Amino acid sequence: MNKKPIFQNTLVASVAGVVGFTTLWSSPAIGETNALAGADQTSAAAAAISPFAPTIPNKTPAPAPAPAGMAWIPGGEFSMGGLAPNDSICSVATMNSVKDSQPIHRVYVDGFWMDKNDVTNDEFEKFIKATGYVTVAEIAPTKEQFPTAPPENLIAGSTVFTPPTNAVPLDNYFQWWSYVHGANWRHPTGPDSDLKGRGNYPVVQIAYADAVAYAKWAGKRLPTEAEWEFAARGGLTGKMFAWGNELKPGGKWMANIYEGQFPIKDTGEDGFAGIAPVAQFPPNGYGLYDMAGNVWQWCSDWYRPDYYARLKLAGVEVARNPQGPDKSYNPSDDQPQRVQRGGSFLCTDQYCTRYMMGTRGKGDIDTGSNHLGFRCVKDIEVKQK
Ligand SMILES: [Ca+2]
Repeated sequence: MNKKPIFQNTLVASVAGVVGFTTLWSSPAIGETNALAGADQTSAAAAAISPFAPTIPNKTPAPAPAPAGMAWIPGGEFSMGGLAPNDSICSVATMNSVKDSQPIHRVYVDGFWMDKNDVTNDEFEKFIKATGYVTVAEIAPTKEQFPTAPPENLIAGSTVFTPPTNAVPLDNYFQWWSYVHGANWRHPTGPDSDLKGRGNYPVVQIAYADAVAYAKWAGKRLPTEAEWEFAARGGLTGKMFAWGNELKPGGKWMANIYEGQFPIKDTGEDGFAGIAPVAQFPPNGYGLYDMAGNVWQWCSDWYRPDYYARLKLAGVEVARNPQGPDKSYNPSDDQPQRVQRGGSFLCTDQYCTRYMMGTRGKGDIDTGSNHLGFRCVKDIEVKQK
């Protein structure tokens, strides 16, 4: 979370990164080389010939019975990245360039297990009961962290989607995100909300450290961005969505996204206005649910917009098990950011289509929100000789 705008002003508002994708990226910072400088030519070339080479999954069968609730992802080689149009409000206003998902490049990942679903409230509660862990959103920010903040702002809370009552220009997300005191995983939209009847909903209001702590307790870890995308593609090659190239094949919704008029009227045409329980739509080719829409998912990579371009510049033909850059870099946000993937119930073609395959999100590591969760992966056990 970039808490500075919240606490150092009297504004009660959300900030860049909190929605997993909102940080502006308008110009390179001085002193940093922007490896995306040539991306226009890359895009033009890509438009002429598909840059996606076939996905080649490993043929290795699952090495053991799947751990409970997990699916075998065979790993293999694939073309990573996205060609989603970048001339929409997404790039113009707040979501910024999707050139960060280009160039399409070749990647190899080893096989692994992945949670079929996002971690649910019931699952997270077991972790809390077992460990007594306290999430980031439950801890009040301190004067030491934010020396110039008014004391009245140093109250534990988190970021909540709070739609305006009237239509607004989609050029300022402060209009629909608020910092709400008392919002945390048990109270996803604030003190008046709870988890009653929501045990099988994805847990939200999770900062990066919270997700890592859960994964460690569960004997798992967070996926790398490359693992996440390989898994989300479900064995397909270069498709626009996790299920193919049609948003609604046969007229059927395949993910919980946003219909109506963003951000004031969510009609729930896909069956859900707002967040949905897990696994309400068909799984992808690897048996994974909700790899598009519903809630964003943390990945372990640091974010920088030109990471793919840098691989290309470095002459990497096939990036093997890439772990992301050594550190976060975003010219317009000085807070450390990690990658987030998948989009959420707030994604819409009126604003941003981050449910599209290959597109990337990111968020400040200490910032949760009510449309951000996670799922875990697990390495195969290698028997010691
Ligand atoms: Ca929906």
